[in-house]
Amino acid sequence: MTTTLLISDLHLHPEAPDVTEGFLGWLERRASGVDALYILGDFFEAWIGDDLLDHADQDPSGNAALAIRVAAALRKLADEGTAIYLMHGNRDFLLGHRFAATAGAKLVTDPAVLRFGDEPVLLMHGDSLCTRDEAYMAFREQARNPAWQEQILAMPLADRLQLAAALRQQSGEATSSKAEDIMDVTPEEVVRTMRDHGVTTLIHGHTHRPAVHELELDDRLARRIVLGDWHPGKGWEIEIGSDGDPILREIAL
Ligand code: LP5
Ligand code: MN
Repeated sequence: MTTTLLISDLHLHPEAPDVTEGFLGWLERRASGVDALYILGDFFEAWIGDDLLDHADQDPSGNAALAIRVAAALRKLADEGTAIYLMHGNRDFLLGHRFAATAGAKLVTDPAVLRFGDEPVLLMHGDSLCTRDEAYMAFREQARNPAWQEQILAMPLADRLQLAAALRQQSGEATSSKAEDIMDVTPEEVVRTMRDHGVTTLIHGHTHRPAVHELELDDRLARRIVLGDWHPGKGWEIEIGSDGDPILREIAL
């Protein structure tokens, strides 16, 4: 019997200690002993670079201390035998190999294909499926540009913290005036992506609209399973057992 757990959109942040405590408790209680844990993006509210790990003493924001604590907890799980995989989200696309190594985790590409017997499962953060959100797609292209990232990572830590806060504020203003359907996945893009990867199961997060959607894909029944975001006292997980059948669950933290 193998067990794989998948979570996303925890948005860990020093100002949301209840979510951090809830996650650390879940990790010990629930993830301990499972074969694999996939974290499908937006694990952190904002990630400004792995060098944060070296600067807990220069970081009054508490982000560095949080990152160090979370990495240590993941590391413990990894050392006990759980394979841990991290995918980038739109908030933590700067998460790098240094953090992953500290946490005993591997970075995986978006999308990634997971194989359970004959049934491949496609894993994504989900933001790239929101193609009607043109302003976001433009931002995403810039944010994922290696030259831009290099330039950003060369900035002093304090400036990056400030820039991240400004981007979060801009994003908050932008999203409050966007239509709801624009911020959801584009159905045609879902079908195209699933077809391209030859899958009938897609798991993603990002939209904060946890649900199991059935759809028709080239005359076959397919499903898109959406993880939810975490709040104090409440989170979401998907469990996949040996039969390869994913189960979406709301969890009490
Ligand atoms: O994140 P959320 O839920 O608010 O909304 C997302 C999309 N927004 C984003 C932006 C992130 O929130 C920003 C996080 C930054 C943290 C890490 C930064 C590290 C690098 C910088 C510091 C070193 O992803 C939002 C979507 C929504 O999901 C739903 O899908 O709509 O998209 C936007 O809000 C994008 C806006 O529409 C356009 C933003 C324009 C910003 C332009 C600034 C240019 C950057 C220049 C910087 C020098
Ligand atoms: Mn997201």
